[in-house]
Amino acid sequence: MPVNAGYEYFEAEKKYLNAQGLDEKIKCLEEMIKVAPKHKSSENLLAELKTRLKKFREKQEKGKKVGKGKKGIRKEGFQVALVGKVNSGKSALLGALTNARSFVSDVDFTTFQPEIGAMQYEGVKAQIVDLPSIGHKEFDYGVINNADLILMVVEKIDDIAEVEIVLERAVGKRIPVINKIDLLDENGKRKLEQQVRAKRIKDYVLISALLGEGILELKKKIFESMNVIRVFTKEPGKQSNNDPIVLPTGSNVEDVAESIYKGFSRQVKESRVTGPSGKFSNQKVGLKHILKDRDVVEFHTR
Ligand SMILES: Nc1nc2c(ncn2[C@@H]2O[C@H](COP(=O)(O)OP(=O)(O)OP(=O)(O)O)[C@@H](O)[C@H]2O)c(=O)[nH]1
Ligand SMILES: [Mg+2]
Repeated sequence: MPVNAGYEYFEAEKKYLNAQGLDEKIKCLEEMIKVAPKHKSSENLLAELKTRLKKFREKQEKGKKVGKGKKGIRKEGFQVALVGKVNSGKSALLGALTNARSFVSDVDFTTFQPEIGAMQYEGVKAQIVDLPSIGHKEFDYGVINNADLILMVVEKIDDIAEVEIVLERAVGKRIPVINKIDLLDENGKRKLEQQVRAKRIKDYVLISALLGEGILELKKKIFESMNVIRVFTKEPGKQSNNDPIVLPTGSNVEDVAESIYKGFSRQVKESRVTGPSGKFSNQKVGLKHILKDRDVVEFHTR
């Protein structure tokens, strides 16, 4: 933490750390710069913040230029694309995973442009993109090819193969999502399970977008495929921060310190971990200690 930084600065920094997406990050950074201490000892900090802001703004500009077409979808963080045949329930699923609404109807090809929503799962956000169905004239490979994860939304097992055809150039991971299970009786469910086994389909999720069945399990699967850990920071003698810092799996204590701000790890005199990666609570660890999801890290500075 910068010397003599006021309460306002800490608050702004906290917001920044939890900001997701470029626009939000930029807004928070501007605020941090505004309230940062303006004396000699914080010159470096200010300079660093300003460079970071400049980089983010450049990135934002680039993103705007790429997002052409009828409705440009800017990739924000981890992106999940909903891909499927007509009426498979993609728009209903967007509604079940997020607060966003996309028209749901039994009319074919209801969705004619991508609709986005933000999924929240225990402190982590993912961008969900509902797309026009396979076969629609606005069907667009842009999002599909670049998404981090693809949910193949189908009503029956045989449809998975049809969805795979359009995923030829997609780089993201895939999860088959079998929707409308509320329409199946016991017999139907048994048959479905037999088919899944016969075709050796792994890591699939059965859901009812309409009733909300299986949605929590699906959210968990989405989170797991993000390969991130949530780390809570804590100041000595205080409660841990409620909002986690989200980092790639395999990150260490130094990464957490550096994500608070660049150079902070050099000011750390001692760090202590409580949680899944610690042998016991409040364990003293080095900067290279690898963290696990839900760890709490306490920094003592020089
Ligand atoms: N019974 C049942 N019906 C569902 C479920 N999910 C969606 N539906 C129905 O299926 C129809 C199509 O749903 P949408 O969400 O619009 O499907 P879509 O894949 O977005 O379809 P298009 O955008 O038209 O390609 C609607 O009538 C929904 O009410 C479900 O879990 N159970
Ligand atoms: Mg739709």
